[in-house]
Amino acid sequence: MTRKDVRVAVIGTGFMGRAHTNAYRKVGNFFELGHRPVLQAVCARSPGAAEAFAQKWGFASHETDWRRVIERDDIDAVDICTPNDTHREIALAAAAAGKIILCEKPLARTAAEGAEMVAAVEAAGVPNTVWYNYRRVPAVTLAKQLIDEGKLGRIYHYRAQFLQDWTISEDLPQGGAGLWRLDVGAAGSGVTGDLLAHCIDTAIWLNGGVSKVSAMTETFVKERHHNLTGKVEPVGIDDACAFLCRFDNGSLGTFESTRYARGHKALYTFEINGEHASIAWDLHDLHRLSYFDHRDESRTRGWRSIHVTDGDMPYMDKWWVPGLQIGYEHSFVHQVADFFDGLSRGEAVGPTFRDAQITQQVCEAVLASGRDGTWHDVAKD
Ligand code: SOE
Repeated sequence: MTRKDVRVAVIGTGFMGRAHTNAYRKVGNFFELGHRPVLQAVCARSPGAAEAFAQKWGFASHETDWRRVIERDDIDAVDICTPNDTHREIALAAAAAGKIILCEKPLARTAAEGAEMVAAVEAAGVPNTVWYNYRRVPAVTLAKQLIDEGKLGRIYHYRAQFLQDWTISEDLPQGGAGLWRLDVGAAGSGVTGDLLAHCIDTAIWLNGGVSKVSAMTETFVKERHHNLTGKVEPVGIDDACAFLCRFDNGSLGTFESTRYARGHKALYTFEINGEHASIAWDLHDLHRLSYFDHRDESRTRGWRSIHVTDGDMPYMDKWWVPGLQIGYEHSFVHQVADFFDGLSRGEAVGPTFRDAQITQQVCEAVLASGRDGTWHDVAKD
């Protein structure tokens, strides 16, 4: 096989900069790819941080200005791992320069920003993806296969939660490195864009589009010290959000997310109830899929916990031997593998910017409903 090197620049060296870089480094050891990522440059505002990251993770060079990254002819792909308020500007410039673009979720702060980004990548014709990584946890991909094979029959209910507890303290400031998720200017929204966006992406992938939503949002701590202004500022994000929705296929959805569920660090769960069978998944036990099939013989019927490690299960032939599980980081490796395989085949691999914009539009309707307390149709343009 002739391999084509794709020279990647990672912009941002936080949590996601590390998660994505780790995936680029590992993918070639486990997947046979026609296109291979090469760690060409990393970009961080602080020269020390950029250089240290480049050395630690094996990048050939480092930059401190993302504009310089986009200008470089030796960069083929730009991976945006910076806070949400920078996604649009970097993506638009990268698209204009003809770069392949990988963007951390959510696509943007608002649907208006997202629409511009979709238009830019589609006009430029550049391959693009958004890192909704949970689709590529093998147990979640297995759920997709079972649903697509019709094992559940007609779907009645979809329920999902994403629970955390890290912002309960009133002393926690907002803004700046590590805490930009609490600053509405940087993040766009709180749990809706950060956590429910994951749940919505998975839900649309598994169960189809969402037509209307009715939401309730709350900001429990109204003011926080702002690290960038040095003042106590109003908090503009949603600390918690719960919403009901109707899917296009007639099923009903209930979604909840909060950063105030004491005891829960990152509990993403979903359950889907169909006519014949139900499926449930839990991020804290991510290598298992729970499955109940009413067609089983009644004396042995019950919920089974499928250990998703066998070679005939999604992605698992690429890893260890049956019985040995993989984890969170591997979902990113799988996304790189699938996206780069798409490059070799000349085919788009979801979630594309356009797919992520559909999630963005659901988030937009949820936030609008949270503000006025009425049902909102989800825009479909
Ligand atoms: C927030 O704490 C966060 O890191 C999200 O930003 C990620 O997308 C999610 O996967 C885990 O939680």
